[in-house]
Amino acid sequence: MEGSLTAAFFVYLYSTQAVFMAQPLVGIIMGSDSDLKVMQDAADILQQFGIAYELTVVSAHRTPLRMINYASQAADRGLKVIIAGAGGAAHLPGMVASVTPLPVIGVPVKSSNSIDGWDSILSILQMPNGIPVATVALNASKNAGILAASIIGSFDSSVREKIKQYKDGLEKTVLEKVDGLRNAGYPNAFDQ
Ligand code: AIR
Repeated sequence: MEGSLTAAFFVYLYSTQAVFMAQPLVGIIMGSDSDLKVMQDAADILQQFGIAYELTVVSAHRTPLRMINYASQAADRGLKVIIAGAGGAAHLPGMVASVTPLPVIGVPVKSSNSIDGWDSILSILQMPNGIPVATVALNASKNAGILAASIIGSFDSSVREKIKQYKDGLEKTVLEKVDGLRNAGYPNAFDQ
């Protein structure tokens, strides 16, 4: 009994670690560890889809050489997509995109040095022609993770299937809410 429990524990440990030990396909970077409370959602959804990722701090302003090194080595290190989040004068996603041939998804973070989030949104969104950054909504790192997964899913059918199931789940949830409102007595001439 004790032996089988130990074996089960190691199988569990191995399966939960596998997603971290495998070659990361998505690089999640952020300007500061203070962005982690926002960026965690990207890591969580990638883990949910079983996609290996790495996560670290890279600051365009405080560690410019680290940023250039990270961006220039990313493709050769086997990454397929980079998710970059930053707040305030958020130059990280755009500068990384200027160095790497990989797709870059930018997450504007409403941080302590942000006036109202627009500073971060506009510095990530308003890229010059030639250097696109796929910008998601303010603090929307979950969507960044889903978009990164969709990019991986374009060449990995098992990931594609998981995204399909995820979206089917969203539809099911909404239809349950439709039922809920109807059952609560709200008039609905559409869903007869
Ligand atoms: N930041 C860090 N280096 C460049 C930028 N734009 C951003 C971080 C964070 C904010 O500055 O992305 O959102 C505040 O960082 P900190 O470390 O002071 O909390």
